[in-house]
Amino acid sequence: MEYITEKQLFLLLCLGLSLAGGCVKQKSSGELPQKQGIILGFSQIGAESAWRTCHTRSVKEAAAQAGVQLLFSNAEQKQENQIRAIRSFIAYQVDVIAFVPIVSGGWDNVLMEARDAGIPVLVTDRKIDSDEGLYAGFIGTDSIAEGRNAGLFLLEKFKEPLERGGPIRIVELSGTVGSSAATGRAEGFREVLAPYPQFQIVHSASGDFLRSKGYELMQSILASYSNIDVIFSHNDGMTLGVLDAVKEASLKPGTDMAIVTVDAEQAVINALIRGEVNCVIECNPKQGPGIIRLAQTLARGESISRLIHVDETVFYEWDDLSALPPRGY
Ligand code: GZL
Repeated sequence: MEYITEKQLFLLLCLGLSLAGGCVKQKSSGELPQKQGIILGFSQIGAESAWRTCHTRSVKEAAAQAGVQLLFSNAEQKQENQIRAIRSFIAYQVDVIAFVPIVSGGWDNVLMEARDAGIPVLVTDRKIDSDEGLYAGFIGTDSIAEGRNAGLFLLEKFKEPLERGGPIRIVELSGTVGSSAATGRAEGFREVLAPYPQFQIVHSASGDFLRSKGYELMQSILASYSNIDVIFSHNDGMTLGVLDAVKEASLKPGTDMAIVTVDAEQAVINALIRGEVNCVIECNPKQGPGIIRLAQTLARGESISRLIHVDETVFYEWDDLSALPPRGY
């Protein structure tokens, strides 16, 4: 098996990229090597949560299994790093570009550059506000549905307090400001609760999907609010921080207040089983096989569906989870 030359690897490394999976056959003349299988440039947000690292693992494993050569870039939570990586994919003339947009806005210019270079772009996991003509399609999670499911659980959980007139006081820890995941979850949650004024969102702040910020936020919220009925956390990473802060305040999570969270990481499913969390909305990170299949379709010059939502479910405190297989993240 032959590999790219040191010079080409140096160029890639200068561009902050890594070649994951496969290798590229070197041409004897030293020109750009012949491609074995397609080359997919993938810009990932970072490694902010166990969910994200599972998403990355899923893409890398699926690429390796399919013989797709993956140019992988970790943006370390910065949009400018993603834009730089996409530009380097264009310079390297990859067959397809896929990326997780850390936020929904600010992609038009680089997407126009990819279009002008004739490279199809697949948006994954989170959505963008750009004109649909600038990218081939989307595969990822339905954040609005996730938010709706969180609201629907509360309608069930608080049926009697609702009939008594409430109020039912909610604190929301939201994800990264400007991300479709946070925007969608907030939108779906509010849509379901809007007809019930008994539900009052007394505080909402962003913990950026990070455990550390979830912990700090919850500490300050507990110092300011004494009678919280519900904590709605946009991801399990922040929820793990919430649990630490609530227990440190000698309160019983899941009992003194209901906790609803999104992702379904193993650690939080375990908390659900222990009764420390009341509802876990699944957000499915295992998108790799779908992403790779769609990239291969695009590389053949064929079109793909504009919008594909991965399968997701909900885990409730009243479910029998004894047979639930390991989550893998
Ligand atoms: C949702 C995804 C979110 C997860 C978080 O599709 O983008 O980002 O819910 C992750 O855990 O950080």
